[in-house]
Amino acid sequence: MLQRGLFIVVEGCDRSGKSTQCANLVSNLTKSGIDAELIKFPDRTTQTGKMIDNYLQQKSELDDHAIHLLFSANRWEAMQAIHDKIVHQRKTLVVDRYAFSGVAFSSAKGLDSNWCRHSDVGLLSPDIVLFLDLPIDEAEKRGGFGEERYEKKELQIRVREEFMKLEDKNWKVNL
Ligand code: 2DT
Ligand code: MG
Repeated sequence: MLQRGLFIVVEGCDRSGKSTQCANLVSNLTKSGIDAELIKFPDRTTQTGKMIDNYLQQKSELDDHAIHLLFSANRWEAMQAIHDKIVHQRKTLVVDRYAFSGVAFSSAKGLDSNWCRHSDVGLLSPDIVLFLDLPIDEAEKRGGFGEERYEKKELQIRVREEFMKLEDKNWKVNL
């Protein structure tokens, strides 16, 4: 048995298939006898999550820095629970979006990427990042593109470029 669970992050642009692949991964891990659970950011159910949800649904306006910090806070408030699950309950967590989305989206909007990284410094680091890289043209053909604030082709192209700048040895792109 593992000493602790794994922290697996799945990242990608909108409509890249993250939700489907995350669900498949959790189900396959579970079938192999690994205690696995799905977590998603932003978590729209908390106080910060509700503010984020309103912003994404274009029901409210917020300064770009302020919304960036809310996304970060939305992760920070989950850290203790995530730590307990991985370390004490030895659960493997599959996390749909994490701090990489935070930096990629905010810097694609024009914020300084170094500034963007600061608010996530100290968060638990993933063991592996699975990046689903789907050409934006393909993503656009999938249903629902364009309903929420960031679902625009020009922004998604910039987000993908910002994601690629964050790639390091822990990343696996399109396994
Ligand atoms: P979903 O479509 O996956 O619900 O995401 N986002 C997400 C950010 O701008 N910063 C973040 O830190 C995170 C986690 C990506 C909703 C949108 O929120 C963006 C798409
Ligand atoms: Mg979305």
